[in-house]
Amino acid sequence: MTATFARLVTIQDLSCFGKSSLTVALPVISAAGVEAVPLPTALLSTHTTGFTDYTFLPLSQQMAQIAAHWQKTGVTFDAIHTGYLAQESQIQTVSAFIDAFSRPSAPVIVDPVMGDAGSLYDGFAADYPEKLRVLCEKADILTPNVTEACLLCGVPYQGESNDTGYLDPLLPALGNLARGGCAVITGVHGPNHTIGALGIQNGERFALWRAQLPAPVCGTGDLFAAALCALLVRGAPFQQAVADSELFVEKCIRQTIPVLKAHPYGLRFEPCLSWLAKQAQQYA
Ligand code: PXL
Repeated sequence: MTATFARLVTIQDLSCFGKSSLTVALPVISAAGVEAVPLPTALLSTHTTGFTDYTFLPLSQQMAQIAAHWQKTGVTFDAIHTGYLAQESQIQTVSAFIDAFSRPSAPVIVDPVMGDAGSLYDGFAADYPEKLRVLCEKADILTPNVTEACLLCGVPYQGESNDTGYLDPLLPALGNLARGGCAVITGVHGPNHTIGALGIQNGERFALWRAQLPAPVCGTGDLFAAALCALLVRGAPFQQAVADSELFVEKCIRQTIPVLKAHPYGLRFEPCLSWLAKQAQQYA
């Protein structure tokens, strides 16, 4: 294996319990052999799905100060990944971060985290999707779930299945929104009890399906995005990185099923990190 030295910044919340966002992204990115640098958007006691009375501390001021310090220090990144933002003002902060830290060879992956199952997550205002488009325009790659794709495109949510083809026009719309022309809609229900991703890369569409299995309410998209970013940094071609990430998610879900009742909050991804590490090595 060729020695690599690659660094990825991942901008999302630190929800201490529940397995989402940074608690998922950091181990996944590290396992893939990439240095993971967190820029936390907020500190929460748990994620917001399935919990009540969670603590919530937005870190907007800290984010700007941390970014300024990194700039002064000369820190650079080989990819920029953004996920859950805690305040509307952070859209501007993260846009400015991308402007400051972008490099031609460093992909920007925007996961427009804001909702699921047809609804916005707790705490997001109705006009947030429209406002988030500004950040999406700075992406090379967008990774919305079905709900987020509909919200970004202003299309009514009609369920997770694309039987009617209602998601088909969303792919070019998302591809055009991202400056890099790439988008993946995750969690699409496909034919014969499958689930997977609909993607577009510079106008070329693709679809990837895997078995539909019972999964936790939260964190699957975060796991997918983290694996995707890390594999891209390792040099995987986009569609191959999507395929590997889908397979990784499926493996993690299979590990989770036996403990899902006892711990319905997040994916048991730990036993699958060694698989991801091996998969990433082939791209070195
Ligand atoms: O997995 C998406 C996500 C990220 N961050 C927080 C969340 C959720 C989903 O509920 O609550 C804080």
